Amino acid sequence: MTGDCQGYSPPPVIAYLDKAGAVLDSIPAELDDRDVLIGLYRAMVLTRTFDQKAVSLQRTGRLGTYASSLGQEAVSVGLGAAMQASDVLLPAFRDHGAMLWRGVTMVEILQYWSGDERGSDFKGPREDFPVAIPVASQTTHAVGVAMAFQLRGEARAAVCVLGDGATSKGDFYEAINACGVWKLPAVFVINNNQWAISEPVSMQTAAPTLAQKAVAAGIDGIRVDGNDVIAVRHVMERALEQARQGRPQVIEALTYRLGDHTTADDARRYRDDAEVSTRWQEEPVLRLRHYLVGRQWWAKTDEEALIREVRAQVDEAAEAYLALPPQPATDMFDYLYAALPPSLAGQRALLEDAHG
Ligand SMILES: Cc1ncc(C[n+]2csc(CCOP(=O)(O)OP(=O)(O)O)c2C)c(N)n1
Repeated sequence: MTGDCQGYSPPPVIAYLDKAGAVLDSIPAELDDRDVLIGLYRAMVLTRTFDQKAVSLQRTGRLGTYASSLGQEAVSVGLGAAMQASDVLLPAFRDHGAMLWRGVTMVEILQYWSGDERGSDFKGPREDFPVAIPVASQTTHAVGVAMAFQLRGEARAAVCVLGDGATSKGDFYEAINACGVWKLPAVFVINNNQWAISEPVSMQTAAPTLAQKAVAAGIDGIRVDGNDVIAVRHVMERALEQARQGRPQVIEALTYRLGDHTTADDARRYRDDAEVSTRWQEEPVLRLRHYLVGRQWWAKTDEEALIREVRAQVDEAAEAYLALPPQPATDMFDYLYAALPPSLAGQRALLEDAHG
């Protein structure tokens, strides 16, 4: 993006690794740790392997429309890894890495994308929100969650993830404005993957950066290289500390959607192959692997063992998902209200009579 806003200087993009996985800036000591980095690497590989499986399930008619996170694994895993268990995640539809990290199961995610209401009833992170399909709706929900934490005096934060396209919605501006005024413990992570379906960022906003939208809300705006999981995790940890003390944050994570928008899209119709090939050179999984190999923390045999392990995990989850009995028709009522209004209770009873 280009453009100048009357002397405003956009925040620099924070990164520790360059595109080839070489060190750009000294990595924070607590993150330059073999176990920590291998944990992040494993989570990104699991996310990508799961993603491939979900796409092939859809292509063979065994899953509904699916939104791939190919190329965006570092944003999702990095933010998930930085969160405390007590924080609450409000995800968009491409945040499988963060959801898996927080304990949502692969079976639940597959259920969700097959239209099964039970998939959003997470057995793990009970208070995390279901996937938000209406663009930017999760931003205002995050305000409510953060306000509840503030009212109860709890040191927790709401983490809301949204795309670059979602920053054009009124909901986003309203949400960050409310958080700024009320000093709510919320972090908004903009997953700037450069495209909102076929709309490039250059057609989305005339602002040079998305992070600077925070300025109008009187809150901090930060930019991070979203293909550098070390940087995402570090920036996110700092942002959460600030948020829990009543300083809401906006983070713009710069990444790229390598796949189609969803399985219902064909990105070749609006996007140059050359652009995508270039972006493959910057992708996050390979970047961290190069660093790990350079440190002699990772070898070919480790990689082969990991691939075998995650494929087995993913295949097992897919089999478990395919073996599930269909959801009862009454689920469409049962996951909507704590107590059904009488009119709907009547409809539910009719449905139960008809379908059991
Ligand atoms: C309120 C609303 N309007 C339109 C849509 C259709 N839609 C689905 S995804 C999308 C683009 C989202 O782009 P972005 O926020 O950048 O997220 P990304 O898909 O890039 O992750 C649109 C317009 C929707 N889901 N919800």
